[in-house]
Amino acid sequence: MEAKNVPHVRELLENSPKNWGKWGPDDEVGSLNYLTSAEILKGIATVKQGKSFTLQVRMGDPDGDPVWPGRQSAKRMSVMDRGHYNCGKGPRFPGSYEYADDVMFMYLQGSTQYDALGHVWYDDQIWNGYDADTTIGGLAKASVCAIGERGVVGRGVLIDIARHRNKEVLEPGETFTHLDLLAAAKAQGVTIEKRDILIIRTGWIGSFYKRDHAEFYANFKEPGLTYSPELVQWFQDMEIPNLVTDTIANEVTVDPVSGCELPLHNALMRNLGVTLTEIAQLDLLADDCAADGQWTFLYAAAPLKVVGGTGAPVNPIVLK
Ligand code: UVW
Repeated sequence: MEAKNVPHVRELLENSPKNWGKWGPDDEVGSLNYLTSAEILKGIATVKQGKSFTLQVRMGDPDGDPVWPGRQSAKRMSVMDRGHYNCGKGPRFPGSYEYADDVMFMYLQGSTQYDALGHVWYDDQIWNGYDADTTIGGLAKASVCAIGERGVVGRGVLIDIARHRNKEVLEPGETFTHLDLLAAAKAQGVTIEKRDILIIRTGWIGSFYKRDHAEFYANFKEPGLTYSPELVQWFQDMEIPNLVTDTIANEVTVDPVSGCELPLHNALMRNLGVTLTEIAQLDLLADDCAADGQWTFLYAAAPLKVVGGTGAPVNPIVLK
């Protein structure tokens, strides 16, 4: 529903920078183009301790997965298991082995995932200027498949805003800006460098597993980055290829200044081509970084190659 006096995102982003055409008329991976061999080697150079972390949340948890309101948690269903054999209905094969199979129903944005660059838009155009009609029935342009084919490898830097504010988890609707990121980085003794994969911890997703779920979803307002022209310009100047957070939508749910919902999805993803990784589990990694003082690492990820997909699950790997 349109709220009164809330500008159209077109007006809000009227003078916002765009990278359309920067990597050619056929580009489908946007700012991932910043991740060249030099950035991969820079990431590899941070690996010194032989530690590894995975950033995906558990998928298909019977207690529920954290999802954007309106979506449903992934549901895994057994379609073959020992029960079939117990009642004489399991198929028999030469050699007499038995097996289990299952299927899953899920929203492609319903776990730790990459959004396709064509996932959101305004004014009839998605990333790189492709017509929004190309999304009908599946993304013919800028689908997640292109990100899966390319993969994402580079130097990751973790900024722990929750820890910086001495909180286990940020409050619903609590905001922060690029200046807060810089202050937190300074306190952590790390520098966010050009073309770093930017990973931000708020404690939000971790809190899902400790809270009553009805309370987690009540008056749903995630904490997160908040829109300003300066913040968007900072992402552009820093050539950030990928923003990863432990929230469901990577930004504060409603921009408290304009009243727009999720304007950074359009400013960063549609206009600049910054890929978004959402619902990451960052708590163990953050504890380790706080303990050893190493906040940079090799980040490697590739979403599933879902043809035409608006997004796809991913289990990013971090190596220190
Ligand atoms: C929405 O589509 C609302 O958000 P996300 O990018 O988190 O899937």
